Amino acid sequence: MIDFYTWGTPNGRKVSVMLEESGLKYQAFPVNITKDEQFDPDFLKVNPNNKIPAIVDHEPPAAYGTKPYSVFESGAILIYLAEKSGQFLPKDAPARMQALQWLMWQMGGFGPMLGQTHHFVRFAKEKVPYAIDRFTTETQRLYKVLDGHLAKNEFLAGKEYSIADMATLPWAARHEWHLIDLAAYPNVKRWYDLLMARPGVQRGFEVP
Ligand SMILES: N[C@@H](CCC(=O)N[C@@H](CS)C(=O)NCC(=O)O)C(=O)O
Repeated sequence: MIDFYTWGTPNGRKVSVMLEESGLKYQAFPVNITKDEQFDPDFLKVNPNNKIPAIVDHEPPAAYGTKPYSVFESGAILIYLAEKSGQFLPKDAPARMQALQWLMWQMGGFGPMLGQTHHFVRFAKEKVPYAIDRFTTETQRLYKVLDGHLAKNEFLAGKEYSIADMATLPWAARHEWHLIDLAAYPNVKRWYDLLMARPGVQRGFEVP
C-alpha cells in the first residue's frame, strides 16, 4: 500500500493519474495547502520541502530496503512508480530517454512558468504588466514547443503513452488560467482530447 499525500492541483494530479493508470494500491491523504497543512511536522518528515505531492511506499521494491520508503517531487515520484509497476516508462533506451527529457521539460518549464502566469494574472493583488507579459510570453513559447513536438509524435515519448504525458497533461488542463486557447495549438488539442478521454486519467482527476 502507498500513502499518497496530495491536493487537487496539477502537481498532485500527475501522481493520482499515474496511480490510477498503473493500478498500484494506494490511499490518498488530502493535505489542505490553503490551510498550511503542508507545514505540519508529520508531513515535513515525508517532504521537507513542504509541498504536495509526496508518497510513502509501505512495500518498496527490495533495492530500497524493508522499511517504508518516502519520495517527494512529482517527477521523481512518477519515475519511482513507473519502475515499481514496470509501466509507462518505455523499455527501449531512446524512447525512455525521450520520456525523461520531456518529463524534465515539464518539471523545469511547463509547470513553474505556467504557475507564475497563474500567480501574476489571477492571484497577485497588484497587476504588474512586466511580469504578466514575461510569463504569458514564456507560456505561449512552451505551448509552441509542445505543439511542434506533438505534430511529429503521438505522445511525448513517441509511440508510447508515458509518465511524461501524465506530468504535462494536468498543467494543460489549466489552460484557461494561463490564457491559452487550445484551438491555437491543434496538435496539443489532439493529444489533450485523446488523454482526457482515458478512464484512468478521469479517475485520477477526481482525487482527492
Ligand atoms: N516541484 C514540486 C512542486 C510541488 C508544488 O509546487 N506543490 C504545490 C501545489 S501544486 C504546493 O504544495 N504548494 C504549497 C506551498 O508552496 O506551500 C513538484 O513537482 O512536486
